[in-house]
Parts: sequence; C-alpha cells; structure tokens
Amino acid sequence: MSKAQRPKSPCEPREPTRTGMSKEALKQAYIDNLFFIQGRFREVATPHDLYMAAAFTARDRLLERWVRSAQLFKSSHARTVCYLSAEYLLGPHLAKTLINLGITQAAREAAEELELDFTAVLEEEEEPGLGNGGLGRLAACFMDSLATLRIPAIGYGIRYEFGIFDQRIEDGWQVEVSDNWLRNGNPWEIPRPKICFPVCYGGHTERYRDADDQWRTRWVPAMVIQGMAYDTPILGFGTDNVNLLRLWKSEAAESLDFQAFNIGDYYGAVHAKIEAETISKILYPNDEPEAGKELRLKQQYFFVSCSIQDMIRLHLNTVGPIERFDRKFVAQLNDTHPALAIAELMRLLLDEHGMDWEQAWGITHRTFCYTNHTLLPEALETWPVALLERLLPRHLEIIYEINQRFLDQVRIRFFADDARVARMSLIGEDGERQVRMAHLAVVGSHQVNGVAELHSELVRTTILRDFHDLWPERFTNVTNGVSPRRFIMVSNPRLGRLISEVCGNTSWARDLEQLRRLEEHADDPAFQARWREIKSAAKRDLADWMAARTGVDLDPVQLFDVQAKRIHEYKRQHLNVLHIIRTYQRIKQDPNHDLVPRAFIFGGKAAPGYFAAKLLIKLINAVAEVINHDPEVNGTIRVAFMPDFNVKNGQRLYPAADLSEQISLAGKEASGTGNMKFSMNGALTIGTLDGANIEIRRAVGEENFFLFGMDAETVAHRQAEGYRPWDHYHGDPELRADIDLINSGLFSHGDTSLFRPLTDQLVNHDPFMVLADYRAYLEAQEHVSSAYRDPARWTRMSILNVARMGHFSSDRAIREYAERIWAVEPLPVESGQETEH
Ligand code: NBG
Repeated sequence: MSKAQRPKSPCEPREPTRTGMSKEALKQAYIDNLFFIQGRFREVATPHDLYMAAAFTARDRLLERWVRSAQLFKSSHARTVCYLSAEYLLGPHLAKTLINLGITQAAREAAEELELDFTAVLEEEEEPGLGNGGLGRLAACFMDSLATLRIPAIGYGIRYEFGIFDQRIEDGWQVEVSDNWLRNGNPWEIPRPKICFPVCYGGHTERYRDADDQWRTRWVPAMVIQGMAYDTPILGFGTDNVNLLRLWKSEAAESLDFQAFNIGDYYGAVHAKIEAETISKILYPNDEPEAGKELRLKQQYFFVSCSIQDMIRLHLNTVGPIERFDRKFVAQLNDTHPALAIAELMRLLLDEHGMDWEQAWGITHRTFCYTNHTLLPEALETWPVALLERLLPRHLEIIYEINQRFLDQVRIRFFADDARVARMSLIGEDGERQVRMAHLAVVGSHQVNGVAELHSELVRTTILRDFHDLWPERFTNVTNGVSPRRFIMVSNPRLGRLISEVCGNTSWARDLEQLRRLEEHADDPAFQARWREIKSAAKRDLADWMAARTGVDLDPVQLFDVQAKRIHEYKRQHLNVLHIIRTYQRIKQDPNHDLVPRAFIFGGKAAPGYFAAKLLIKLINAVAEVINHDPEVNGTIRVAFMPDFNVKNGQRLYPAADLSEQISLAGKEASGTGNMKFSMNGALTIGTLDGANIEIRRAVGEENFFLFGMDAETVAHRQAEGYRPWDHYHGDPELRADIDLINSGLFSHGDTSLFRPLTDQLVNHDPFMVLADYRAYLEAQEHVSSAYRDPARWTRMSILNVARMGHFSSDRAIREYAERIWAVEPLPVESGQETEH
C-alpha cells in the first residue's frame, strides 16, 4: 500500500504528540501521560509513575503501527505463523521498544530536558517472567525476529498471574518468593474482553445422528470456563511491522455463574469462579516430575483450545472456508506442551465443522510443526491415560483413533515387528498407561526439528529413531539464535555503539553477519584498548550492583568467570565448584602461588522441588562465604552468587563476563542460548562439545574457544560399558582432596553431613560424569588463565568471538523456519516516519 492510500491514523490530525517521534513530541506526550494516565504532576510522581508515563508514551507509538499492521494483514489475507508456547520470557519492554522504534536517543534527550534519570526510569520496570529459562526466552527472541523480518505472526500463550518465582538467597539457601508482576498494572497489554472462548473439561461423549443421518460424536462436558485475550504488541526493529502476542487468562464462564446464583448456590458459583481462575494462575517451574499435575494439563489444554478457536475465528472472518485453514496458518509447537492442539483442531473440525476424518487429518497435519527441546527422559512429557479420560474424554478418543490409524501404517511398513509397534505407539503400556506427547506431536506434524545440529542428530538416532526410520523427510534442524537487539543493543549499549561506529550505522542489528567487519580491527591496539574499556565499564557496573545487592566486592581487574543458567545437575555447576575448591587449595598450599585473579560468578534458579539443585546453590554460597573471608586468599579469588537471575539481571551479566561456562555433559544440553549471549558480548567460552557449543566453536575458530571433556559418543560408550566414578575419586588425589574438603565440614561450620547427598551422588553414581571430565576441565582452565595473562591475545580472541557470531542471530533461525518449514513470506508494513535506523 502506498503512503497516499494508507488510512490515516485517527489520532494523527488531532494529537500529533501521541505519535510524533521527535524529542519535543516525546516530552509533551510524557507530561500528558503522567498527568492524564497516572494522575500526577511531576513534583509528586513516584518512580513507578515516572516509569508508567514513559511506558505509555512508547506504547502509543506502537499502537499506531499495530493497527496499520493488523489492517494490512487482514486485507492481504497473509499467511500467518502461529507460535504456540506455554512460556514467553520477554524481559523488560521499555528499552527494547525504544530501540525498535529508533527513538532511544530522542527519549534520552527528552528525559534529560525533563530532568529525569533515564536509566532509573528503565530500571523501574518489572519484567514479565512468564517462562522458566531457555525455552521461554527463545520464544521471546523468535517473536522479536518474526516482527523484524516482517513475517505476520501471532504468539499464543498463557497470561500467568504469577510468573517464575523471584529468588532470594537467605543463609545461602534459595528462598522462593511469589512473582506478583501484575500488582502495579501492565501498560504493555490490552485486554480484549470481546475475544473470549469457552473451554470445557470432564463429562462424557455421546454418539448421535446428524441432519444428514451421519453418525457423529458430541462431547457433553462437566465444566465450562472461558479464556479471555490480553494482547501485547511486538514491534520489529527498523520496521513498522507489529505482531501480536496473545495471552489467555482463564475466568469463570459468565452464564454458568448466573445459573448457579439463580438456584441459590452463591458459594458454589464463587467456588467455580475461583476454580476457573486457578487455571492461568501460575507458571509451573520445570525440572520437576509432572506426574499428577492435573492443573498443568488443564493449563495446556486451556491455552491451546482458546488459540485454535481463535485461529478458526480469524480464518472464517477473513479468507475462509475452513477447508483452507492450513493455507492461512502454520502452527509451531514449542515443545510438547501445546501438543494437545493437534487433538483439539481435529475435534473442532470433526465435531463442530462436520468434516470427515481424512480431510480433518490432512488439514491438521499440514498445519502443525513441532520443535523438540530436550532429550532428558524426565522432561519428555507423558500424561496418564486415566487423567485424560477424566478431563478430556473426547480428546482421548481422538488420540486413540490417530494411534490406531498410525500403527496400521507402521505394521504395514515394518512387517511383523511388534516391538517396534509398541515402542512407537502414542500410548505407553509399561506401568500405568500413558499418552506420549512427543509421539503425538511427531505424528500430527509435517516437520519436526531439533535446536542444534548435535541435538537434531540425537533426536533422529535416539529418542525418535523409529519415527525417523518411517518418515526421514520429516526431520530437520534449526539451530537456535538470540536477538541482537535484546542481547547487544539493550544489554550492552556501549558495545552496540562501537559496532555501529565500525559498521557506519545500526543496520548490523538486523543483519548480524556485518559483525565480520570487526575482524579487521582485532589486532589494532587502539581498538583493542577501547574494547577493553567497554568490558571494564560493564564489569564495574556489575561489581557495583553486586556489592549493593550481595555485599560481595568484585574487582574489575579480576577475570570474570560466569556461569548463569538454571541450576541443574546436567549443567554441572558442581564441576565449576570443584575447580574453585582446587584453586583455593592451591592458594592455601602456597599463598604466593602466581594466580590469575578471578571472580567466579554464578546465577540461576533451581526448581523449588529439586533438592539436589537447591543443595548446589547452598554449596556455592557456602564456598563463597569461606573463600571471600579467608585473609590468606586476600581477594585473589572471589565467589559470588547473583540472586534472581532473570532477563533483566542477565543483561547485567553478559556484557561483564570474560569467560562463559558452558560445561554440560555432552549430549545433554539441547542447544543452550546463554552460550550465544555471552559470546556475542565478547566473553570467551570454556565448554564441552554439547548443543550449540559445537557450532559456536566452529564459527569463532577452535583457537578462540576453550574446549574440554568427552564428546557425546564417548559419553554414550563409557556409560554403556559401565561408568565407575569412584575409580576417578580414588585415582586422582587432587579430585579426592577437593571432595573430601567438602565432606570435612569446612564449608558447613563443621557439619560433615550437609553436603553428603551431593558428594555421595558424585562418588557413587555421578550420572552426569562430573568426575570423568574433572581433569580435562582443570587443564582447560589453565589454558584460560595463561591466555588471560596476555591482554592483546585475549582481546583479539574476544573481538573475533563477537565478529563471528552473526550466525547465532534469531533472525537467521527465523529465516530458516520461514523458508524451510513454514513457507511464509515477509509482508512489509508501510513505513510512516523517519527514525534513527
Ligand atoms: C531447553 C534446552 C536448551 C535450549 C532451550 C531452547 C527445555 C525443555 N529445553 O538447551 O534445555 O537452548 O530449550 O531451545 O527447556
């Protein structure tokens, strides 16, 4: 559409201050919003008021673009990606929105003239923590990239009232505090009371004859609630395209409420309301067994049912007819959490739209694609058949029928192979009968991908091997990526400015291969000095923050060695701790030992029910307590735990890290994305051949990466032949001394039993082979130290890491999905205004 044709925003003629991008317009808009929305004069405004006024000022500029995008997408019948994800870890909106609008500088100047502390206003935002970790953050990066690449998309999810818990550290232990993120209102969302759908649970099914005398099934549910939409606009960088993040909140279905009230059951009606609202109340922390978590299943069904109903509504409102649904939409299942969408679309097509099975299945199958994000057996979702039968009887019938038709195919293709049929069935028969969600997702999708090369390979050869034998063409890989807007421009503005200077403008932020241009400066001493100054400044910022929050003093001359991610045994934070203890013992043995000063910094949450992970947090803090107060150490090394690692705090860590710890047991970390965020910010990686580390190492060059440990094949081999950790314990005196030091009670005020569960597990079982990789890890750490002693060498390596990270932009990942998996095209929304881009 040309500019002339474009309908003018209703706001434009009357109130240009609501859409204007100049400093003056922003100032005026800010003052207006502070008064008309927050009801405050500048003199009495609280920090929160000041933030809200800024948020509304940015939001006004989103809305205008959003409406224009929606109109264009509707009128052009654009094929649309629906990203179905139970988690979105968005991070703070304001700074990112200003960057994507291209008005950061104007906003900063406006703030200065209004005598506002711009940084303090940004800091005031509480992030929506609607995810656990990598999976939820990936969904957020993907939403950012979809809009940036101008691909029409809707992200569907749950508007949890309580997101991931806030973590406090008390006496070294993790304490969980509920995350009441909506308490002060959320300026980034728009409630859509008219967009709501009924969601049913329980009851039974009935057969009946329809008007054409055909046998059909109808579901007679026992309970109906409803889901209401809350929309968050997602603007791309350097474009006017705005996509939609539509999150569902559960509530009581109004009609039922009144029914109960009319017959006098007031308490019953209120109870039903509470029960309905409970469904979207809280995000489940992962890493815990899901067995029996009925509410979790209700959540999953709740959000997929609303989303599929909404997609059908949108389709019928625009292009229709229903038979062409899969041309309008492609739906990506972010892990198996939304896999019930397959059964739900089938149900709606069969029971509500009167389609026959073949046609409904064709549409369903062409609509869905599935991304696998884990190989860990405990994270592969299954739901007891009995629970499904009780909660979703119609869906269970449909799953049975999908299974029967599917297994018939398997029987013909793999003649007389009963063992294979049992392995591939959607229903697991060992012990309590279970529905295997990954199998449902693969059978119901036309494309299946893993999230890094090694991971996709392991998906094909291990957990989904039988499926790969049957449908090799269905399997592919898309290596994860992260948003350079979020993880360079927002997190590390100093680095962002330097890159823009080298590249001539900010276009590198949507064409990350341009980072290559840094290479030619890698050996330039003046450039190196600026590079180091940027790192030092970030380290000082982090040190100030940590001193204020934890009381631990970090010294920016130290090598900042950072491991920040969920606390989990497979990620092996304990391997890192063993290295710290080894370093400590060396200092104790010889206080004059010539060491590279280091700050060992950790961050990460443990699932509330994961005892071993919580004990690991306690161990890190206990080791910190002793080392940080030992006068003999004299500040040569420091250990610190950053409380409440989330997107916002991550943004403090990535720019400040010199060394990034990516030390999972090979074959366990599907991809990792923290590895990319650190490397993009100039940290060097010490890591195993796991997940995307392999591809990062290939990209940055072997000589710029500290590799150690067994590869996945060796791991599998050693486990198959019987791994005996105690051989390592007995065979390596230093390792033994380190573990014995934990057991001695030095870190636990003489209590020799506190950390026993941890050390016993290591010595006797060690499922993640910490002891097997210990020696190799220490050696790699020696290489790190010697490289750090040579600043020119280190800085060169750091520059080259950043220069070669172009591949790990989420834009590249989304481009691959768009071309190879979704068959969608960009649809640019006409640009209205000049910005900084
Ligand atoms: C996580 C993996 C990470 C990966 C992210 C995003 C789950 C189930 N999986 O390695 O552990 O980077 O997904 O793909 O959270």
